Amino acid sequence: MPPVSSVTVSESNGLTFLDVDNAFASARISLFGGHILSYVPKSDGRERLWVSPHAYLNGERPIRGGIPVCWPWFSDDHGREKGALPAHGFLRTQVWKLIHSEDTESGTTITLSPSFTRAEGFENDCNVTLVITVGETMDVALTTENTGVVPFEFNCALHTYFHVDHIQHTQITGIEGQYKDKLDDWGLKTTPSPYTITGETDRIHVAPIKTAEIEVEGNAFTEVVSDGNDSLVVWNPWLGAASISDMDPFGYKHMLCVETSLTQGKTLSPGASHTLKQTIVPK
Ligand code: TA6
Repeated sequence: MPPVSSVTVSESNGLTFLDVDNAFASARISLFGGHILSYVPKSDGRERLWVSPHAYLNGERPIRGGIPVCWPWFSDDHGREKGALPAHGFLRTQVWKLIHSEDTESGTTITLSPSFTRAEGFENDCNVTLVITVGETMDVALTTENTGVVPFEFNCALHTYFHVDHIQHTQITGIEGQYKDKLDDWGLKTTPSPYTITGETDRIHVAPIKTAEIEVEGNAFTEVVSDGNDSLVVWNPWLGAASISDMDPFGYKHMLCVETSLTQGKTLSPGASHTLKQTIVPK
């Protein structure tokens, strides 16, 4: 079924893209990975997402940037040796299907589903849908439904790469408490205030943080509203970007990952569903 009039389909290097353009915003979505690549509100015309100029846009690798969908595990937390299974799960490296699209008075809604939800490391029966609403805000809702007869545990994340003009003029507000520091053997540390990024940063704030705001040059730029999460992950590779093959060495200056996530293990009973939602609010 063709998408609604606000959505244009295009192909490039074997990948299919959905370009959304409505009265509120424009956006680009890759069916490879169910991967949102761009969100530009008409209110200020400023791109809210960052995609590496060296991102693989040919299906060979997960796309570096935008909003990777991490499921059914986060990072290498799959219970096997690191590298034995794909980091961040197996949804961001498969082609998704367009299930539905709709033009409403508040924007364009697109529903995608992955081609498969069972693979090595996760042999459970479930349905997954991603509902994307492109309007004055960008709403991204990842729903997992247990369609089997036994419970299962999973994790997931909307691994959003936000664009910032310059990371050294950026701070995050709204995050308090402690975090687990991946760079220091997951040791528990206290969230800094002001929350600035002055070096490699890889943190899991293990709390259902609902609202965080990215400020650039002291001005509110993008608000990140989370729901259904037990964590908020903050990542910037800093100079480590030089060792990431699909990032340019200075790419870290213009991106900041703030990831609405489940990282502590969510158990779904048969018939139950869970939705992880991130809303990107231009300020
Ligand atoms: O979300 C933070 C993180 O787990 C970092 O540790 C880093 O590995 C990042 O994700 C990127 O992961 P990727 O597999 O996309 O290179």
